[in-house]
Amino acid sequence: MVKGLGAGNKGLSRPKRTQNLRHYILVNPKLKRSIAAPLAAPYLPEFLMLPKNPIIGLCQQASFMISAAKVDQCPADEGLEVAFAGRSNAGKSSALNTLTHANLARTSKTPGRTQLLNFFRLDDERRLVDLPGYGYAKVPIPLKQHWQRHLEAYLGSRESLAGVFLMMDIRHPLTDFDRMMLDWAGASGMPLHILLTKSDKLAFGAAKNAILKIQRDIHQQWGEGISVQLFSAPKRQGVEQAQEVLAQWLGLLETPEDE
Ligand SMILES: Nc1nc2c(ncn2[C@@H]2O[C@H](COP(=O)(O)OP(=O)(O)OP(=O)(O)O)[C@@H](O)[C@H]2O)c(=O)[nH]1
Ligand SMILES: [Mg+2]
Repeated sequence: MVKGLGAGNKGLSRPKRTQNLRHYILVNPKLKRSIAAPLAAPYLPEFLMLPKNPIIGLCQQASFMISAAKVDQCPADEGLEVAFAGRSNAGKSSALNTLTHANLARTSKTPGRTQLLNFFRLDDERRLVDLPGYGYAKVPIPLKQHWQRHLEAYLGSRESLAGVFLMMDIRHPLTDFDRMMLDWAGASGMPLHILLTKSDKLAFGAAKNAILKIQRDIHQQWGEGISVQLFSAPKRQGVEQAQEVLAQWLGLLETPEDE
């Protein structure tokens, strides 16, 4: 029998072995990071443990708030919110889910799935809003008019709207509706950030050419103020870049004027 592990002195020997094992995990560099990390973390310098972008923590605690069919059903117009707009099926709900690491917004292969303004709470003062897609031809005209009217009413009146993420399928960019949104954002001074979604559907070179062309067209027609990026929900491409914009608009990052 191994010394110290006899039935009679179990209680004395076990803690010692555990302590030795813990010590071994902490000091042995050959062990995998994933095993060593939980024990080693408290000894890391504080700045290494801080999340890079404060939006990440807020997104992790995001929760569904309310679905509104019209503007007067929306939550109180206080604090800050960012809305996800775009043509039907462009990937608005998928982008929102990818950015929040959750399955909050309902996605579907059937265009026209999101028919209400869906609000998601980040904290007491910040929200994300999944908007109904515009421009799906098969939606009955009265329903289409209903959405359009309420979408316009929402975009036109919402004081807490800090900016709009416009989703465009990279393979079908700048539809008439996208142009309308760009015109409206330009005229109203609303910050707009474009996600070219489904970029995984194109090869790397083709996606790069597409973004360069779209960027050029947008900057020529609507000015340099509109930012554009590649995005893929399944590949999680562009998540950090989009989170950076969200954090800025939601007042979570210091802007040069704050310093
Ligand atoms: N390959 C790929 N598929 C995507 C991506 N984003 C969304 N999709 C797919 O596209 C379809 C539509 O996505 P949704 O996120 O529901 O689109 P939506 O814009 O919210 O649509 P509506 O609510 O109908 O306006 C779904 O089948 C998604 O799985 C992406 O980045 N890459
Ligand atoms: Mg949707």
